[in-house]
Amino acid sequence: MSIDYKKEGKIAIFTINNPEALNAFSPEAAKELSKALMDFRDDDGLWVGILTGAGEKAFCAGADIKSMLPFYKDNTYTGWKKPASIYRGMELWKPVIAAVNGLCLGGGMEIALACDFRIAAEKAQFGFPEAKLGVVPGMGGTQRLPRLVPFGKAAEMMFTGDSIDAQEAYRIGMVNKVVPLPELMPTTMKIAERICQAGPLAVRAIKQAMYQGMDVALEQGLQLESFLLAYAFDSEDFDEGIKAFTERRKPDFKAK
Ligand code: CO8
Repeated sequence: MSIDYKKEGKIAIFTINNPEALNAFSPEAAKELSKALMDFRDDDGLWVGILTGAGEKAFCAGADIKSMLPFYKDNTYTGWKKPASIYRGMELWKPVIAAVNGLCLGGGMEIALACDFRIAAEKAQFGFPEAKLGVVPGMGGTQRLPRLVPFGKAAEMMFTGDSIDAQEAYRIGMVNKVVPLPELMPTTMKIAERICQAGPLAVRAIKQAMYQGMDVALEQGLQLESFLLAYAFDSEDFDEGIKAFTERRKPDFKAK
């Protein structure tokens, strides 16, 4: 298996597992991750996902240059649809956090950027070396990076192909926290557990409102927000949230 998929309570953990090749991503890994993400989306008992890499050196050093890039090239014009984004067509509104344990390059960056936010180990490095190979960060990189960090910084990173370290990634807002490697998973799990304390349907509605609202006019975004707010008001979890507050106890949300 190229992807380890584990369920710990309400948290799903996806681990890219090909450490001999720095967790480089093969077509099989792409398919496995896609399947695991769909299981996560459809499993009512899972509320938050964490994506990480096996071993101490790499989160993911990108698409497998030997197998995946030739596969893409051969299949681009043959009707096979390349994954423009790892979440293509998935409507995945459950939160996903990237725990970046090491090198995060090319397709690895694209996977990390497709997560809602990132926690990094101290020795993590981030970069888009694609231009050095004569290719484009073509799984969402050219679109997601400039939406996350200042445009000039994204341009410099993608034009030069040079990497930045975890502290610089933190400085420009690409990662939320930098921690020593042994603390990476415990820290990320703690944040995931904090999210699991919140109303899961509300969290999903917030995520959907944020992503779908980002690229529309404010008025349309506000309409979308009202629609999603009405959906949250209609949930049993909303009633439970109010009741728990009144009774001065922790809410027992059910994602209903
Ligand atoms: N693909 C395949 N194998 C890889 C990759 C990779 N991306 N990265 C590392 N490996 C393999 C090496 O070949 C090596 O294997 P072996 O021992 O069998 O030769 C093993 O991993 C260890 O790597 P190194 O010996 O090179 O380790 P170093 O510590 O010396 O160097 C580096 C680490 C600097 C990360 C180096 O391995 C490197 O430059 N790797 C390539 C990184 C890269 O260019 N990534 C981007 C790939 S392109 C991409 O992701 C495009 C996605 C978008 C395309 C969209 C198309 C639709």
